[in-house]
Amino acid sequence: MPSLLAEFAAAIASRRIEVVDLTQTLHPGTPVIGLPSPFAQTKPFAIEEISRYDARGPAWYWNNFSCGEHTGTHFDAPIHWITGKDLADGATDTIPVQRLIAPACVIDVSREAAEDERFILTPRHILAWEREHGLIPKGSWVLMRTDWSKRTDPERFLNMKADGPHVPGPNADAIRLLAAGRDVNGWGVEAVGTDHGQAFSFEPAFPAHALMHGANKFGLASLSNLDKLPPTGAVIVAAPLKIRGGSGSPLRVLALVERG
Ligand code: 23J
Ligand code: MN
Repeated sequence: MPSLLAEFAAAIASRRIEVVDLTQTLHPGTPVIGLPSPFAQTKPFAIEEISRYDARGPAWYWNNFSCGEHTGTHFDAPIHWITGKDLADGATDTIPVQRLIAPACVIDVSREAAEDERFILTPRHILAWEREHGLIPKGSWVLMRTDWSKRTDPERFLNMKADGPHVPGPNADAIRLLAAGRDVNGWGVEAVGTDHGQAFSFEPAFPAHALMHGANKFGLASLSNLDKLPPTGAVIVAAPLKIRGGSGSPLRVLALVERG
């Protein structure tokens, strides 16, 4: 009998492996990205009661809900961006399922983001992290901790200004280093989208989308609780809904963390 999974289940039950929820709660006030005119907009989350132990259904409670694929804590599939549009395994229903469970490297730039709302993560920050924690292993999630999820006021979370959102994010060289150099699984952030607030003016525009997805890598946005993760060693379970041809989906993101 193999013992690996039995040991794993016992470690979950005994809390030697802690399950950390990296997911925001979905509700009608969940902040969603607003694109400038003339671009089409995503729908926010909405929920409508079907019945609640009442005349409409005496013994059962259930709801209909609706939202865009990119609402709340969500997964960006490679076909989300034009650079990934022809990837046969790049939609929510065609992604190889092994890639939905992967280790995480957490780069903590919460201090930098507190000092500068438009903090730009560059290769210098990644290389400094690697000098301390070792090379980012191939197939890892790289998660940028900014503590942005502690901005519970939607206005402050989106932080929209006259010149666009003031939100931290990576530059193109940082994404190139991770996608091409380290062959990561994907890139995750606490903010509403994986790109910097001013990334429309970067070269290329929206590098975390254009370069990551073009390289068949994933994105995770609106993550929470990254401050509860170690820099290395956590394992992320992030499985989007199996929407046929989907570009992404809201999902529950779980981190498994081994406690000393
Ligand atoms: C569509 C267009 C631009 C962006 C986005 C979506 C996202 O951030 C997203 O949720 O993928 S920047
Ligand atoms: Mn998205």
